[in-house]
Amino acid sequence: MKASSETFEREKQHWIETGFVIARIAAEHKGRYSILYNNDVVPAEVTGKFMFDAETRKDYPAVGDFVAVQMYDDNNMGMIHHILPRKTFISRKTSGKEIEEQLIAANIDIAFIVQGLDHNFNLRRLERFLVVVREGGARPIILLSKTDLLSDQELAEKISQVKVIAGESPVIAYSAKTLIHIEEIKKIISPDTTVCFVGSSGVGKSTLINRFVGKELLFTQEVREEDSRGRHTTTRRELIMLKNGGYVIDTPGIRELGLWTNSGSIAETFADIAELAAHCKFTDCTHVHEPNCAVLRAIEDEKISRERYESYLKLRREAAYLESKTNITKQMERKAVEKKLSKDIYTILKLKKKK
Ligand SMILES: Nc1nc2c(ncn2[C@@H]2O[C@H](COP(=O)(O)OP(=O)(O)OP(=O)(O)O)[C@@H](O)[C@H]2O)c(=O)[nH]1
Ligand SMILES: [Mg+2]
Ligand SMILES: [Zn+2]
Repeated sequence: MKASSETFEREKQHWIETGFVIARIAAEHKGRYSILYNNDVVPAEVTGKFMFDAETRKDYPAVGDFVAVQMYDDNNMGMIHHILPRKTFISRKTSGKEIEEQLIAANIDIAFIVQGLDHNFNLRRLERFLVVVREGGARPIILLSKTDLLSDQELAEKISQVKVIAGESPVIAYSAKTLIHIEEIKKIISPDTTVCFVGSSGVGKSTLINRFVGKELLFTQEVREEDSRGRHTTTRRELIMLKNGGYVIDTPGIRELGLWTNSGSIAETFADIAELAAHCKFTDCTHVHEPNCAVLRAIEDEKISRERYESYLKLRREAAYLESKTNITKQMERKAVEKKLSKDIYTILKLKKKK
């Protein structure tokens, strides 16, 4: 589903030549959109044909999408005709029982995974975010907020724990209070780069974006003192253009990040385990009960923590469950189509008989 830059450019040219303009989805609210066009934010809607053709939620525009638009009313209103192919995206399983993909944002170069160094700190949650971000092709950077609440020693300890699981991804600890490392983060958002902030509520996503914008554009709110939990202050995803031409997307704090992924991005995030697997006795070793399993040995030797291993198993189970369910969904769709087809044939035959 990830499109190459060539495919994207080709489609973009096609729509421009057909007489449309290209705009970007800045926000969505109950089926109505705000689009960024010529540095202005303008309301927009999708056409009736667009709705008719859309089959699932992800056929609708997401924040960050580039869309082919017809402008009306002196460029004060847009009709969205088409979504250009997405180069990257962040997807999750919708919360609750439904098995459906939900797009958090599209066309993101870098995903800042923000975690608070207070009670929010949780390595297992970080692993989950890394899998989700890598799956969609964005480059993850881990931001640890609120260094001002820790001693130097506590900070060093936590950073080294995060580095164990970060793999190739950079880790930056900062404080929006003391401003340490804020400039370093800001420099990453170069012109024409799109970054998306994800993380739990209250970790400081909107606070940091306000620093980059240079004013209190986004609403922020204190966390609960007893457990550092946020109050779900941001309620919608929003794309903002910075003065330097970089784009930032703020998102509401995520309570439940269900995987919408296959095993590939899990192996990437657990590269240490994947590498060990090559040394297991059985090539199809599941690393759960087999003899001569290099992964189980590494846990005994304390080279890999049991918590990390269990997190790996949990994510793997979740991906396998999803895989089985989505196949079932596909099978059901196919059956429904077949059923409808045979019904149609039956009707035709009946009509013929009548004649
Ligand atoms: N001590 C300290 N507090 C911070 C820092 N960054 C943010 N905060 C505070 O954390 C609280 C929550 O910040 P927000 O920016 O609203 O958090 P958010 O991630 O946008 O939360 P949601 O919108 O609910 O997802 C605010 O009171 C901020 O002032 C930091 O580096 N240090
Ligand atoms: Mg916020
Ligand atoms: Zn094994």
